[in-house]
Amino acid sequence: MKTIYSDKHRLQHGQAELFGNKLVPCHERPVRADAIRARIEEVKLGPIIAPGDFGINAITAVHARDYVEFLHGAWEAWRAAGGEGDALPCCTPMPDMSRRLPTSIYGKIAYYSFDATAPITQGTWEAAYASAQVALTGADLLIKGDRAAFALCRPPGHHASRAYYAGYCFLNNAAIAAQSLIARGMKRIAILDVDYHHGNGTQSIFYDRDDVLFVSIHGDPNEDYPFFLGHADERGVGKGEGYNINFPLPHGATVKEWFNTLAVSLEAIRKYKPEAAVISLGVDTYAGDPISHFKLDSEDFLRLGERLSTLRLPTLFIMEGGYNVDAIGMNVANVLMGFEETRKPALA
Ligand code: Q9C
Ligand code: ZN
Repeated sequence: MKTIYSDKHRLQHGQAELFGNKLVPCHERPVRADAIRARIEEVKLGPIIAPGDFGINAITAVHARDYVEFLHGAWEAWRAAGGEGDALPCCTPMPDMSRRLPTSIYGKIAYYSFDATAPITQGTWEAAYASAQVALTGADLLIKGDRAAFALCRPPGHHASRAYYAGYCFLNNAAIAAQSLIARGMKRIAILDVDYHHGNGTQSIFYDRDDVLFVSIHGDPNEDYPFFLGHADERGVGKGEGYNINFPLPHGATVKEWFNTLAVSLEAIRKYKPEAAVISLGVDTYAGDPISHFKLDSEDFLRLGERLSTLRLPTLFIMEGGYNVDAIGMNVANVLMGFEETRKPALA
């Protein structure tokens, strides 16, 4: 399968994120994508290609225009207002407050963000735009007949919603890709989110729709980020009811439990009969991940790829999280190789 990759990911290199009670070096850093790319080359997964440019409209098909305009100009406005270093929010509005957009850039950053883990830097817009184009190029390959593609997106996307950024994410690459598959004629898309964290942004974006099924396996929001979305009783609304499926698992869930949950997820996807699958691929389920609490080992990622191939669907992999830089290349490549291996027709 082809990998889509852009060097522009390097333009997102924040200094620090708020982690517990301190500012720590960003977990989401450029070396993540470099390590994945290096491993893809090493195992000869297939060609690595540059993204095309599918424009801004494919992005505003998912995100609010005012939010996209804010992201585009945020860093310059921050600097013009005397902001130093990267832009991080100081607060976030609560439901009993007004939802009026402040005129101050400090207020705007607070308005459009959910947490202080996603610094806006000089290159954030350009990197996030390129990351979305990487995803759109993957969708384009599926439309043109490729059976699978790997969008090596960075920054990741699944915590970003229609009009906010969060959790290292600015533009929701998986949602943008799924929406473009629909715009280009597909009737039903299944998104399976296997990142350790719940894909709150993707869930919200498609919550009232039945043409995109969202299924997510993740750390229980009672115990882990993003805390306020990802419960099992969030099943969709209106005609989207029944088309949002969450599988929260407790800290320390066993690998067996995780794969049993994957089997149930795949069954739900089969029943939906989608035309394509979009996989939000986070490998922060790895036992050695510095910020997560599941226990998958590198071999388990091969198995994950094998299981995903049993859907027998055109499949677009979208890179999300995974923060153990020493293992990220192997873990991601294992998923993709596991997928390719078992998809080969059996020898007669
Ligand atoms: N104690 C992605 O994997 N903070 N984002 C976690 C844990 C935010 C993760 C703090 C984690 C965001 C794409
Ligand atoms: Zn994650």
